[in-house]
Amino acid sequence: MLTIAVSKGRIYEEALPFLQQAGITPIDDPDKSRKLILQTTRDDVQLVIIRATDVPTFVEYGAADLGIAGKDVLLEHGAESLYEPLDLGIAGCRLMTAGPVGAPPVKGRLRVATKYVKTAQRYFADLGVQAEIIKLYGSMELAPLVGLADCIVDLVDTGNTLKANGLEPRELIANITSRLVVNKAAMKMKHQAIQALIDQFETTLAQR
Ligand code: PRT
Ligand code: MG
Repeated sequence: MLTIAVSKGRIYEEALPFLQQAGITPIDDPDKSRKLILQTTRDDVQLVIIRATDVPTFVEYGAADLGIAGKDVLLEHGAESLYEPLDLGIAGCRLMTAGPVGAPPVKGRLRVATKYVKTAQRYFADLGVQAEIIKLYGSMELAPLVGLADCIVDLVDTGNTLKANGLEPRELIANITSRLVVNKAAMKMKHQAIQALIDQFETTLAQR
């Protein structure tokens, strides 16, 4: 049995063609079902539906053999404990700094609100910028508006969310797409099945 960890929403939607071309169609629709384990049209493959940020954890501990996760999540989790054999090129966006439109440069220590604490710490440390990182779990865009932070580190796609809140994108930290990740022990123990799946995903990718 192969277990694949995926999050609901955009990653699931965009990963579906890859799964389907490998013969893996979930029996239930995760948006309609409350099931967290989805059986599929392949007897030897099941999906577990979890929060996007939990995907690396499930795969690292072998609770799932494979997973599909955004590079943002992998950067923040630390990816040394996982194989990352394939960039699926889906759910693309940019991890960026952003701040109030036209705000003057900050003197002294920069306050940064983000859910990407480690990634932001690393980014500002590499630049030699003194930054205080304030951990939030969502609605980062609000922080500069209410004086909680000078700027944010968040994902930007169209830029509409920033714009709607009087913020503008500033520096690019990383281009983000979703990756296939594999548990290291599973890669050895279930090599044939996993390699076959990687090959099928690669074929789908090459056809795009
Ligand atoms: O929503 P939930 O709290 O369950 O978890 P999650 O937010 O981690 O999951 P989900 O499904 O929203 O995002 C999963 C993955 O999709 C992320 O880890 C990214 O790799 C990828 N992705 C791609 C995005 C976006 N594009 C994106 N635009 N994730 C989030 N956004 C958000 C962004 O945070 C901001 O609030 O969309 C807003 C910006 O979009 P624009 O178009 O207004 O710029
Ligand atoms: Mg979300």
